[in-house]
Amino acid sequence: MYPFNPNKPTLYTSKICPFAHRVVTCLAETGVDYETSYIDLNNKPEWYPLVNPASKVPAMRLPNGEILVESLIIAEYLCDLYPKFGLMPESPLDRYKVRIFIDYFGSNLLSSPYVLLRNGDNEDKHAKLEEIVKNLHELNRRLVECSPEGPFFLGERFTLADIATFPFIERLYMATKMFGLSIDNIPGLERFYQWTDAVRNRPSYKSTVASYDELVTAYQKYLPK
Ligand SMILES: N[C@@H](CCC(=O)N[C@@H](CS)C(=O)NCC(=O)O)C(=O)O
Repeated sequence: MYPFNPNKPTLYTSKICPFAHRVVTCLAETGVDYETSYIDLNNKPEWYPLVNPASKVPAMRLPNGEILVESLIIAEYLCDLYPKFGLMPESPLDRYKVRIFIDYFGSNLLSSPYVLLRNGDNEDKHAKLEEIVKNLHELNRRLVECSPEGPFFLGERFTLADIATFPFIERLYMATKMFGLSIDNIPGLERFYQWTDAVRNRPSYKSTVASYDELVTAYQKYLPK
């Protein structure tokens, strides 16, 4: 058997995992009471495949014994379960916009921190960064298109669009800093910087994000041997 709390949801998570951070931020936004079970990704407990056969975090066990997996789908479940927090907009068109933003991000920027981690020590790093910055310009354009005033993707409202994507931007900042690169002060990314500041200052995000040092220590394993 594996450990769980029979009376409230149990979240199997890791502080350094950007996927898990999606779910943690949604839970913090709703203020729901849950139990945290931290999984050491370098030394996973032998019972963990009983929770998630894919052996990945996050996973969430409900008090009725059902186990939910896949960060984005768990996050959507929480948005559906607690609609009053407005993490997913009501209008079908806005819901579409949130989903297409997450989809764009997933196909074009989600892996960018890992690309830099794999190439940070070779001369390709500047070319890789250039490609990433090109995608950040497109991200900036999409943020302006959806809400010119910001600060979040949909404007004043903090939604799943911000929650599902920003943890990877946090790790992109980490990876650039690790290799003496920077994505700061690039003309044309003003809306992106506004978004970055707003998400980083959102209490649910700020109170749950791993520190730079914690992230750097954990991400050593992605560096080429
Ligand atoms: N598609 C999954 C990806 C989750 C994932 O890759 N999590 C990583 C940590 S960031 C993990 O658990 N990896 C397993 C391992 O390191 O053995 C989701 O969105 O939940």
